[in-house]
Amino acid sequence: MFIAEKGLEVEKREVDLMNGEQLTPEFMEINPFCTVPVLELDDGTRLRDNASIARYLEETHPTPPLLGTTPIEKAMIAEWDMHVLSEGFAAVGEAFRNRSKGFKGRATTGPVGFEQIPELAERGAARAKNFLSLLDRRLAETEFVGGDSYSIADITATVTIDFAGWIKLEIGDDQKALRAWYDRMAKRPSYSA
Ligand SMILES: N[C@@H](CCC(=O)N[C@@H](CS)C(=O)NCC(=O)O)C(=O)O
Repeated sequence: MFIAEKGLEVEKREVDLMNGEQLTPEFMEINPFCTVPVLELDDGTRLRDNASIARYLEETHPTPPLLGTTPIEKAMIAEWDMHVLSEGFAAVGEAFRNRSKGFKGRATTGPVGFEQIPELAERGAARAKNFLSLLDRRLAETEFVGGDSYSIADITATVTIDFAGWIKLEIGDDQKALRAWYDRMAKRPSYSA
């Protein structure tokens, strides 16, 4: 979505996560952390995290800005993106990875396989639900997650809500601000890119 919002074209190569391609020696050479995404630059440099990829693309293609323009905008967007990642995305992941059969022995990403802890699935689901309330309250006050402009925080939050469907967590009927914001996000061309 970040790449599409920037209007960029990049050559894509899919990694078959469900069949463990990220754990093969070939992929570990590309990214020893065994995660996607990875952005490989023309000089061979590999950026192995969403945050570093976003930072690089923002610096090299500043328009449209997705990490903020003024010092305060940049700070607020970074703050909210971190809230969404730690309280939303991580909570959904905790719930999903600790309960789903497909993630047995793979409760965390990375080269080391960790066992599932069912209590963490329960706690993750409760945290994720709490996060939706927090986001609804935020969006009752601001047009976008990070403030007055569309940003990476909206992208991270949209993806988090979609992932929440995997733990059967949906936006509540009473969460009107969250619903209106999500519907606007889903209409952006980058959502279906
Ligand atoms: N630090 C990474 C983490 C990304 C991440 O968790 N990616 C997941 C897919 S959404 C992954 O690669 N999973 C591999 C696995 O489950 O083994 C980032 O934010 O870029």
